[in-house]
Amino acid sequence: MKLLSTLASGLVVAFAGLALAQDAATGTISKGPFPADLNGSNFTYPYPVHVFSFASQQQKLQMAFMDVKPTCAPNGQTAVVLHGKNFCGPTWNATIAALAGAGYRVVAPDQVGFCKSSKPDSYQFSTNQLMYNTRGLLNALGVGNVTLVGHSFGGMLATRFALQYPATVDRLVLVDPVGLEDYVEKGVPYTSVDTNIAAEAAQTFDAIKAYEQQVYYVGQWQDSYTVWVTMLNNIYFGSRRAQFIKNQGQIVDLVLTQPVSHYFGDVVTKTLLIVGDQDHVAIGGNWSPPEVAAKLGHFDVLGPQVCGEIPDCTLYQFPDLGHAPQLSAPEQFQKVVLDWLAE
Ligand SMILES: *[C@@H]1O[C@H](CO)[C@@H](O)[C@H](O)[C@H]1NC(C)=O
Ligand SMILES: *[C@@H]1O[C@H](CO)[C@@H](O)[C@H](O)[C@H]1NC(C)=O
Ligand SMILES: *[C@@H]1O[C@H](CO)[C@@H](O)[C@H](O)[C@H]1NC(C)=O
Ligand SMILES: CC(=O)N[C@H]1CO[C@H](CO)[C@@H](O)[C@@H]1O
Repeated sequence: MKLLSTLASGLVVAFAGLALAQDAATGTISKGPFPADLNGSNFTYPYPVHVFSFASQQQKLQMAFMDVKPTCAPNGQTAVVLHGKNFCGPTWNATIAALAGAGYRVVAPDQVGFCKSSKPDSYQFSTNQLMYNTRGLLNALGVGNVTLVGHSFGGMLATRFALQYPATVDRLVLVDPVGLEDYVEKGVPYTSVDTNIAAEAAQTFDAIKAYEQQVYYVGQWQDSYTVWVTMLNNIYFGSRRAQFIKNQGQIVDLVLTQPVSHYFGDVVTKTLLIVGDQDHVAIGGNWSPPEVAAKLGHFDVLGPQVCGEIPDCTLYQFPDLGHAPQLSAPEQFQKVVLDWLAE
């Protein structure tokens, strides 16, 4: 009996270990069709929108996503592309086409609080929770290992995913990720969620465009960039405006209070870090004293520094580009990524 119960408790421990290692949201997939205005975004997506429904924090939530089949002989691998704070799944349009053209199935989710996904009135946002949701979506699709690509805030999330689910990530591509540095540690004054919400509420089409021109495109502008301002503005002034600006204020708090920069040494995944040397994105730089702001967002320095901390990292620097190389130089960007993935 004793032996049996020891064996049984051993099994329980083993199962608990397995469950913990794999723990993720559970839910169901629906292929729609869904209304044009889905959870406050009526922007038209380039591929059909599907929805992952799951329970989280005692409420029913939905994550919208696109699931794109390979457009040539499948290589059996799935790429997951994670959008940034001012972006949505469609920002990856050209990248999705390139990856699908190289044989990948591509999954492009919108995170909770963003785009066509739920905008809960009440939610405790964390990088861990958002990646728990995303791993659950992949499980529901029957996707095991992934090639994970994250841009901006999505790069911070992708880093967390690789830390939380290391056994399910084959390759990690970080594109101008937010959080290469700990902003508060460097002197950014903490701002409350309420202050962040007030700042979000003040957004306009012109303000978004001016910010993106300066920060994403190094002062340049092309007509093809306007669609990304329209996509975002559509949500700020959409049917879920109040919930969206609240959620976005919570996300700013998350970026300030949950840095991943102290954990890059723990990333076991083979990683490609891509930066634009002219990128100066720094959350809080605009409300920091000048001497603090001057220390922040030096991607030309942060890129080599962080890549030196990740055990298996390759660095690619675009000398003339800003925060969004996949939008400002899509062909060059796609070549860098596909060449590295083919290695
Ligand atoms: C996505 O790319 C296709 C061409 O591949 C283009 O026709 C479409 O307008 C693009 N959509 C967006 C939202 O960028
Ligand atoms: C999944 O990824 C892990 C970690 O990179 C690797 O050890 C494992 O072999 C992969 N499994 C499959 C089925 O490719
Ligand atoms: C989508 O939302 C915008 C406001 O952001 C509005 O101007 C437009 O008419 C809406 N389109 C549809 C099809 O509802
Ligand atoms: C939280 C929320 O409003 N979710 C909605 C997202 O969109 C789906 C599909 O229309 C709705 O069923 C959800 O209620």
